[in-house]
Amino acid sequence: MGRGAFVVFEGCDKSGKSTQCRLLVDYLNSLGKKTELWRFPERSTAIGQIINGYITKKDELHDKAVHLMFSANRWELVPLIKEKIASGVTLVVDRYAYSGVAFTSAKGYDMLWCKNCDIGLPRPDAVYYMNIDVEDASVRGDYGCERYEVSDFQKKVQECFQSLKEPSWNVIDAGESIDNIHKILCESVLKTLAECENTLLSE
Ligand code: FDM
Ligand code: MG
Repeated sequence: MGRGAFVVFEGCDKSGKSTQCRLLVDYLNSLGKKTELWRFPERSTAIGQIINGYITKKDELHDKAVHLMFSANRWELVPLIKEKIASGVTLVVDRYAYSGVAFTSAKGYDMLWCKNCDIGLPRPDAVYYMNIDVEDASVRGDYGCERYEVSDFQKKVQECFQSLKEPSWNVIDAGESIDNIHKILCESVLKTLAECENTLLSE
């Protein structure tokens, strides 16, 4: 049996990542391909709880301290990521290191500094960037509850994502209907699964 794939979704808040991740995971499981839905931040760990306190505006933390927390939250799960993928499980992950860099550099911090703590993390086999007009996203359900859900900030985040974007990223028009996006994603992810089965996960 080949390894599972490491598939990451990125984008601004309320761009539809979570909805599409859920649909995709259900679809892959319905085909008998063992798939799990993951998300970062993973709020259930001790580090994740600290991040949650910050994101929900209960607690204050220095920008750089919280950046390192987000990165540590990924690092603490690396052994499990590797184990799952080696055992043939595909991980569909809602946000990863690119969010880490985009959100902190949008505050004005040097992008290289932001990237440093994530160097060496497992590299996704595929990245889907959900591209949405920030104003359209801001009228979607319960926008504005969490710390970063402010249109002016999201615009900066989007610019940072644009400069992080690699040629291999799949850019999805997140303004399209849920069904259309889902169809596009299913087709594309099946190709990714087939392609990476006999390759190694890289860093
Ligand atoms: N976020 C997420 C960061 O600032 N850095 C990170 O490394 C990650 C993974 O956390 F506003 C931000 C992005 C978002 C917030 O994430 C909560 P969700 O996916 O919206 O729950
Ligand atoms: Mg959010």
